[in-house]
Amino acid sequence: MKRVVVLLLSVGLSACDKASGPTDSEDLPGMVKIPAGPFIMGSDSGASDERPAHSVHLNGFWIDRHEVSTAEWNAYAQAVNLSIRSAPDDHPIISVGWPDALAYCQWVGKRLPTEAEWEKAARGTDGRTYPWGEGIDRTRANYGTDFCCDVDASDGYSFTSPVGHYPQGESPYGVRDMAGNVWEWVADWYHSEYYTGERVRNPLGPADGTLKVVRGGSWSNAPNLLRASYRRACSPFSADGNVGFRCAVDE
Ligand SMILES: [Ca+2]
Ligand SMILES: [Ca+2]
Repeated sequence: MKRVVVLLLSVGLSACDKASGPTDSEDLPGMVKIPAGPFIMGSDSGASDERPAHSVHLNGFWIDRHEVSTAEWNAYAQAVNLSIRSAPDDHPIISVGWPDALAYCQWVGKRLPTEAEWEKAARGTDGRTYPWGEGIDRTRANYGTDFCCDVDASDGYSFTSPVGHYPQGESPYGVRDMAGNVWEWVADWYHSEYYTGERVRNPLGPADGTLKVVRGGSWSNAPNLLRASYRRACSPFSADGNVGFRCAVDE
């Protein structure tokens, strides 16, 4: 884990607001601890692939408080001889495919969160719709028009916003931008009926597949897609301008 600390210090911790976090550790700057225990995953009122709402037990883990920023990505890119991205340092890295997201997380000594871990970090244990609870307004997240599909700058940004820009949009654990800004790759393959099986402890998703899951909605999406239980499937090799990621580690 020493490598994680060194890397974060080397990029200036611009995206790591340790002082505001209720559960940050001295050992894992920029990360939030999600305690072991059950949570409610899925939604009985959502799309068919979100059903049924079901209790899932997860071991404890840590997750990045913020989406990975362009500055953090560029530190990695420089070290491994990838091209440097030209974008604001404090905005999320975008246009990265799933293998690249995984490679970054591994390089900093982490991994991608599982789909279940991501959802618990986003909504806590009580089955709420959004990270902060019910309803949505433009003080809490960066998203698009109320109905599909256009950008909306009344939250301050037409496209990406700086990572962690909406403290009122924090999840119960203090994780930011779990609704909006950019979609986030998770580790799991997508299957529309995965929740109908017995997947009650530390689910890892289907053993294989052709599409990976992204979560949380983005600057280009309407509020319904920002719900914490909403699931979207993407080719792992797509590199859209509204998809980024964050990393996790075991407790
Ligand atoms: Ca917006
Ligand atoms: Ca996000």
